[in-house]
Amino acid sequence: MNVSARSIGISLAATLALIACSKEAPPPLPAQASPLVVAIGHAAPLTGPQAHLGKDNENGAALAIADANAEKLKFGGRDVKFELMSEDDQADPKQGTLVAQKFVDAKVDAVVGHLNSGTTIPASKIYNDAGIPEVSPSATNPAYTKQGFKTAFRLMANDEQQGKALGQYAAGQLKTKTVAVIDDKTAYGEGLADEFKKAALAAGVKVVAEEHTDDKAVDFAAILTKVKGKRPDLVFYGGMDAQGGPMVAQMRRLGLSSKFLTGDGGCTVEFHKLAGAAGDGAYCSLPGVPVDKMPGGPAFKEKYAKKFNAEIQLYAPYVYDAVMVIVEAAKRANGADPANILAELPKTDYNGVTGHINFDRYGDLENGAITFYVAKDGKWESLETIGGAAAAAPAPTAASAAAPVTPAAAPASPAAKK
Ligand code: ABU
Repeated sequence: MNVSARSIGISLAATLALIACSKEAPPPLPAQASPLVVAIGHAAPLTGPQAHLGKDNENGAALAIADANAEKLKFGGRDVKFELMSEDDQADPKQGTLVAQKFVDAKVDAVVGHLNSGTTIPASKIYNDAGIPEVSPSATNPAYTKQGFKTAFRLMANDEQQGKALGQYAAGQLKTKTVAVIDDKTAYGEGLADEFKKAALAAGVKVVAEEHTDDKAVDFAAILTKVKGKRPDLVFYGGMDAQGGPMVAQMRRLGLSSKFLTGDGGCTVEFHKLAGAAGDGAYCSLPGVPVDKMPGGPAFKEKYAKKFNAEIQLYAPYVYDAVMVIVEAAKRANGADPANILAELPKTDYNGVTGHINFDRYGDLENGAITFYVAKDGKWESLETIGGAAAAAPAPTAASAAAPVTPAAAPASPAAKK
């Protein structure tokens, strides 16, 4: 995509051709201004073991771009066109920084992503240095927003909150006395496992084994055999569904009957496909409320299924909202410039598909909820939600979910980042 083509375009070549073909010079044509392009970069793994999640994120972004364009906005009297520049970061930190540099070179106005904490954190420095706002729909490692970057925003509760809730849930509702903790050594998986462990230990749970795999692994026999010898009540896994699903299947094949608990990276539709019947009885947590309880969730779900003939995997509603908070910021700024969008983002006060969105002084979502689920008959069934205020928000349709709560000149909340 040629993002630099945003400047006013006059169909000069066509005019000259017409003049050349006629004997008499025609009256001059009025200059036709091309639309003002607002370029939004989107980064996620579109290949590899997490491609299904990356595609789900991309779908959410595409729906938002279509809805934003359907608004037929004008900035400064000029037609506006939102364009998505979607790139594959392969869930790889190095590739994430290359994608970030590509977005900077293409002069995108804002970035939605990245999907993974391991890519989001190194990429965020590049966006910060370039003054480009970044809204991650799904990267939950707390470090992302704790670097002091004015450009970093996140749309879900972070892993300090999620890990703590998971540890307390293990000790409380799951009555865990002993736990084996496994992680994938990524910024997300390891970070979540650490937060889980802290909270579990504080609640009196004994950690009897700690093992590590990676985010490409498919065979867990060696570590599960070690874990089996410790006979834990619970196996906690910090990592994604591509490992969590096969891991629980291999646990059951090995005769390891411990309960299984994982975080949002495993809380997907794909998990059931990968785990098969062995997945039933597994538990997971996911920041936010269940899709059916999101203010715009049912309408979004229907729209997504109609457009993509698929179920939402995980983060698509958050990606939709991430694009929309950028669109709303551009609307308030009456322009597409990254600096203007950045000046408006901290003032976000918006009822999205996922719930009410405003940011604290770090750029984190205020009032994020966390929901626990159990796998039953190949589906995640919600158990309970802690925290959050999303359920109290009014219920917009997916298409109309872009209504801001306050008008363009909404004052910054006292806690907003400056
Ligand atoms: N939040 C889990 C998946 C994305 C991440 O790496 O944070």
